[in-house]
Amino acid sequence: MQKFHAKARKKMMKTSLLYPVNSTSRRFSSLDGMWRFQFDPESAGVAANWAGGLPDSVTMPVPASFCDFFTDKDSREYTGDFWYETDFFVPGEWQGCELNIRFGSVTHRARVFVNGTEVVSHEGGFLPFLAPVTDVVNYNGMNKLVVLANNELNEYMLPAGTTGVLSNGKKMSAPYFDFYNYAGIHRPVKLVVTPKESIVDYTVSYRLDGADAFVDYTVETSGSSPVAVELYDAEGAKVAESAGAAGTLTVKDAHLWNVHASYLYKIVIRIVDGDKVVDEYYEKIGIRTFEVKNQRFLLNGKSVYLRGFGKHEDADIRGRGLDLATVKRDFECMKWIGANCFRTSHYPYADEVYQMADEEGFLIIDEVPAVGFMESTMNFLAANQGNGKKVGWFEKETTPQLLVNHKQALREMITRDKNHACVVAWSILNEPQCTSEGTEAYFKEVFDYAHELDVQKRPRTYAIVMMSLPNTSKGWQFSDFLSLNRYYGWYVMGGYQMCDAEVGFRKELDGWQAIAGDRPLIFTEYGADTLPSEHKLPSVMWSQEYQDEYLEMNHRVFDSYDFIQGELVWNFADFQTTEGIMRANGNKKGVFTRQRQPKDAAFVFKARWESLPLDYKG
Ligand code: EVA
Repeated sequence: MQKFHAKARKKMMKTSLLYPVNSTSRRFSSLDGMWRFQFDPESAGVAANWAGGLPDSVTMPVPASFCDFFTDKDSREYTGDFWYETDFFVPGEWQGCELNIRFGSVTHRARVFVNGTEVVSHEGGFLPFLAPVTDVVNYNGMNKLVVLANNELNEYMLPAGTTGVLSNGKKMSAPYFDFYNYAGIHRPVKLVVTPKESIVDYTVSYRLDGADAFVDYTVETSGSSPVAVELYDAEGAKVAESAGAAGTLTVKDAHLWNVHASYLYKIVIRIVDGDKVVDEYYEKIGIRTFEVKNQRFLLNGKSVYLRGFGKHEDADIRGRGLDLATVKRDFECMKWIGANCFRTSHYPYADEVYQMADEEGFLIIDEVPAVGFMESTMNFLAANQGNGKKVGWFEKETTPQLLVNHKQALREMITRDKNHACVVAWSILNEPQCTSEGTEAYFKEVFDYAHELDVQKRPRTYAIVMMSLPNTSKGWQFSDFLSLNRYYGWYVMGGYQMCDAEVGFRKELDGWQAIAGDRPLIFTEYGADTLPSEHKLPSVMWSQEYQDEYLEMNHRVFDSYDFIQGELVWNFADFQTTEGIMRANGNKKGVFTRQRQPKDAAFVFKARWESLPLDYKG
């Protein structure tokens, strides 16, 4: 692997993660399309000056995972360095502006070269970053953009895993997580043009007062000229304005954003110089509050019972690459079935997913890619992984670097997603090993950091793994609400033992109820692998009938505890994983198939979720 280090930025200006828009002062153009691509198994490309152009490339669409296009296994499973290349034109009239190339995500790390000069490197495969190119592009001419990426896994990155070498000398990633290690340029690439003095970021939070609302805002700019802010309603009428980089917009008779009843205002932010507009940015925002109180989730002060899914960004052929058609279909399926919430398991999704959730009135529990933090033979179910040693995950020599990466991911996720109405909670980890001594210090650091970063102080949680119990887990105390991943009736006491599973499940829940205090509890996972081809009467595990019976038992249990305030089934759709004896060409716990068609269980959910009132158990 060639060196991937965080390059000292030339200018110490904070990177802007604002979603690109065109406005009176801003331009962006898409660089998506058919790029060129080459594997670099010897990590020889930097020394051989591939930054100046790839010597022997194939075509490769962007955005997409590279993996599933290939028809040979070595290419699909390729682990190591790989390169992308394209050319782009920069108009002469953009001279004097700031130019950045925004990558929606490159998995898992990238170094970016423009016209042979390295402009940025970035660690982390699920969040955007900017490559500053103002000083390296040819104006009124063609430019070469080359990306060196790498998909190796290690124990101090998010998500965690290892990289081994097979007997044929090829590197092979071994994820400690249960989704395929898809890699590539996964999200849109845009050339973003802003004025020299520009809006870098803005933050909103809300207070409700009777029928009125106050939108408190701050704006960060790269200069010192005055800031003006306006708010427009959905019909385009101006409803509030304010001057200054921090202030309050007062909205009379505010139309609140709600579940399945979205209402979006448009915030317009300007840097002004007398009559002149120096920079202008705008975005849709929804006015709402969200809090946890007395074992309830309160949206705009009213109780809401969460129902929906843990999801993945995963589909045929394109892997984890953004595909707006799949995004659209997913939302249609989720509306049809009566869901109102999903967790972005196990990583932050593409910007466009949150925009869609804002528009459709869905609640999102936004998860950072802190998954695979578990040293055990379970890593992750495949026999070749994990060394069986029971070492605390947060007491390893890798922990300090892991913490740095974890905080970086939290910072980038919260910076990017904080203004979305749909984002109502942060998931700080998924199924960490959390029973050993080092847990508390690590958890305190990341939970506190999320709170510090979020002006709205959204509730924080983490998904608690099976076997991690109220009396053994050292992590749950940091959560504002409890999130359990539980598989009673699947991994534990499945099939004919279903009655025992129910007894064990209730016993565990009694324990959580005793310690929950004001916290509500939700299920961030429960589910059973189900092959859409299999029917059996009476049921057996893996049949559609068994999935229905499993769900019936789980729902009976949920319904008998008042403090259970949400059910996010695992998973929305079948998804690809590493191959192994525990997985039948992927994880089959989907309520929908990977092609987004319903299994029988989808009708069980539709009947249930449509009959439960929004404020069920409120
Ligand atoms: C499963 N269980 O076994 C799921 C995984 C998921 O896919 C978990 O959080 O506990 C994990 O990633 O199907």
